Amino acid sequence: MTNSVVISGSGLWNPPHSISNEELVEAYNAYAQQFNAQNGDAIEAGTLSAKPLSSAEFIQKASGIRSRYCYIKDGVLDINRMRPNIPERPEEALSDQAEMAIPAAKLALKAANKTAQDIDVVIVSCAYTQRSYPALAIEVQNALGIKGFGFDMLVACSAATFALHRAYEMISAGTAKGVLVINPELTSPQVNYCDRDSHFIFGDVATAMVVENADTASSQHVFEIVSTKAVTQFSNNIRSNFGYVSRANDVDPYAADKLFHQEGRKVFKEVCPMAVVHISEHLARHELTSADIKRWWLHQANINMNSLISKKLLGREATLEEAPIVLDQYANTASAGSIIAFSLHHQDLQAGDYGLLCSFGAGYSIGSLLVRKK
Ligand code: CO8
Repeated sequence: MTNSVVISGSGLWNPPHSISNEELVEAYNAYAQQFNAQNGDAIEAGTLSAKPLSSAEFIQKASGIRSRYCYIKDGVLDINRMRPNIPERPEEALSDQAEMAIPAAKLALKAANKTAQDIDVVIVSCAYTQRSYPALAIEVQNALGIKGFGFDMLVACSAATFALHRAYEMISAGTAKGVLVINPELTSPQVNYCDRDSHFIFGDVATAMVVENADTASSQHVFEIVSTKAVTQFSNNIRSNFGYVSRANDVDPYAADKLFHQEGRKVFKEVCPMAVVHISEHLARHELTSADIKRWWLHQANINMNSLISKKLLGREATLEEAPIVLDQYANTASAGSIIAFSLHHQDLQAGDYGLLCSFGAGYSIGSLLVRKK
């Protein structure tokens, strides 16, 4: 019995539809021009603000994002709708997020060389769940034929890392033999496609990981979880006010504050130093420095944030091999970003190499896992 806890497989699923910056900006600008023309008098009188125009060049320069996947593209680029058209499903049908979660889960199980019989806990953890109950995790557990228990978790940008922490603890404590952590990040319904400053930020994706004891792991790429570290600090700078009380509040569910909104500059300035301190303290716990880390799987919100954080940690710009960037293709996928980076960039690491997974964002919340290739 080695007692060490490992990540033995990961899975990544993306929707078949993507939207480029150019497509998104063309639709937004047409919407903004229509809005300004229709509201000329109110804008003139100062009772309404004119919608400013967006630019694909700005988006790429300010964020590094070139495109994003969208679960349902229909409706997003329709200037009379500006939101995805996701039909409500009957109660007997699989939910949208379960439909996203299942292929990612199957890929993670395959990579880990596991079947449903090897798993006894399912955690679905993401920025939003499309309903409160029954838990999506239990729906996915049922669809995959897993015995045991499942539960949902919400921790915005850190949902995936915080769920991996829980998985690590359950395996360490011996209360689970195999944990499937799944992150179906269906962000597009909460994106305000009418807001020039945030319409480009998010994409839809699902990721999954299998966590188990080293003794039962049999896959090719096994990473020991050396330790975990988490911190939260309350901030209103990234917020969504939509919730189950909205109906009783008698408010407009389409109002801008009910969707994702942020003070992007403040987030940038406050979260980067927090992440640097957090990571440095985590490594110091093991008498390691940044130079000892072969791979950084960082949260994928903004390329300039990652560049600043890695510069502060390493004293120089990290190479793309050291700190892979996936947000150019995937955009910000809430908690899934660091897991996508891991899924696409871990197979070349050698036994003994250290890597660090780290999420940072809404909450604020930061979650890291120090891992070592077996
Ligand atoms: N096109 C053209 N110009 C623009 C645009 C645009 N689309 N947007 C802004 N501008 C203009 C501004 O008006 C401003 O003009 P001026 O200087 O004349 O006032 C200028 O460009 C600069 O604007 P900003 O200062 O706002 O631009 P930044 O350089 O700060 O870049 C970013 C904006 C990209 C938003 C940047 O601030 C950023 O990335 N900050 C960090 C954001 C972040 O990490 N957020 C966390 C997100 S939360 C999360 O990860 C999960 C939450 C839960 C999921 C939610 C799912 C929906």
